[in-house]
Amino acid sequence: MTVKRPRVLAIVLAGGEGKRLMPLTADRAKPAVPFAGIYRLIDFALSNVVNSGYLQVVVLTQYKSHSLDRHVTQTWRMSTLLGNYVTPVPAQQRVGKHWYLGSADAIFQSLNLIRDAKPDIVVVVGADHVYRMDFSQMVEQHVESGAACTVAAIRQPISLADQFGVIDVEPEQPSRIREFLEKPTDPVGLPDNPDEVLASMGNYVFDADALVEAVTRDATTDGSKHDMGGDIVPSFVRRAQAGVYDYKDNVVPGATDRDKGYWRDVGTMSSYMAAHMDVVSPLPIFNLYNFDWPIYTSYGPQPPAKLVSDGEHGAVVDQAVLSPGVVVSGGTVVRSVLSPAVRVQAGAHVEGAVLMNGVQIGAGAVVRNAILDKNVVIPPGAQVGVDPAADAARGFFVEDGLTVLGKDQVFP
Ligand code: ADQ
Repeated sequence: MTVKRPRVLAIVLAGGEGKRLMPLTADRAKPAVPFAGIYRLIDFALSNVVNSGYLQVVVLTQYKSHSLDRHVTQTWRMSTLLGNYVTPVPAQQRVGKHWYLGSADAIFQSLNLIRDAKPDIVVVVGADHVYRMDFSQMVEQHVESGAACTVAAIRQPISLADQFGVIDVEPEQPSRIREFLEKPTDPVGLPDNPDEVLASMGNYVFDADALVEAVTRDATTDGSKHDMGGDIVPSFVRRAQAGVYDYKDNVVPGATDRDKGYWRDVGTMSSYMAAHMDVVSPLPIFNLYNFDWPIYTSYGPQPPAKLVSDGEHGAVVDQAVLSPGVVVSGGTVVRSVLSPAVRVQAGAHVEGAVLMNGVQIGAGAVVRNAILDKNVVIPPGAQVGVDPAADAARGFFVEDGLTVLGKDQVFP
């Protein structure tokens, strides 16, 4: 007997504004925010989709999408010979004269893509998390379970419940969702651990027909926010058609004991920094060096990274990620991520920092607990992140003990 593999279309939701990551999202969509030197956040979702074997992928964009479109187009060109594609699709006002009202409206306004691809299954994923996941294992469970909608889930501390869709399962049938509350302010903990909730990861598998029907109905539902988590998933739960896929069951080739089950929502400045520290730690909590499940990207032509002495002192670098094009001349770099073409001059000290493309740290400058966006220049001898009150007084963004300078921001 031959078993028919379902035809799968992947939709990557990449139109989010990412307000909580300002000023990093002042000029770019959140999925285009750089991560770990050479990546953009969307590279994780797209690598997971492609490594799962799904090669028909549309990326729905809207908010400040220029750098996102450029990155997807340049990085994710695939052979169209076998009908494979990763295509960024901007909001086009195909249905009425308004932009996407929410993530469900983004899909509703893009139904032509589903009609063209004629999939059996649609995998819908967010674009702003750092993790590895084999979606084919979730699709397999979805098909076997008979649910029309399956939500990927992970345990999270109850203190974060107001950032997530929170899932309550049927006690007799734990793979079925009994209740789904989007970002509840009065969450109830899990029976076996009151300090945790089961959170939606914002990744879904749908029977294609059921998704088309749900977003079409939602488009004319009064009071709907046209949101996947707030409206579409609850509509499947009400009709007892929603299942849950436990992320801890997902096995990705090459995962280590340390990073198996790793998933970070990098929606806030502190979680964005923490995810970087997971990458630089000596035994990485998130392992970028897993070649069995590569994370793909591109960063243009760059020479190799180079560490040199300033004649007096050598470059001291520990627990750091150095991208191509970096030059450290006699400075110290500790627990930090340096993106392509970053320069650190003699006697500078960089610690607990994320430096994006083209950042320059002048001789003798000190940068601690800071995120410096593209092209920021720190003059010789200057200090950033050493005195947060002084940083705030200079007009820098200070949050959770981190000082953040936006793209091209000039040091006064
Ligand atoms: P949030 O991340 O808060 O919660 P949202 O802001 O809608 O939800 O973002 C989800 C994804 O959709 C992101 O990748 C974003 O870029 C994209 N997106 C948002 N608005 C869009 C639009 N108008 N057009 C296209 N794409 C858009 C969601 C779920 C929760 C779940 C968390 C997990 O709603 O239930 O727990 O993700 O982080």
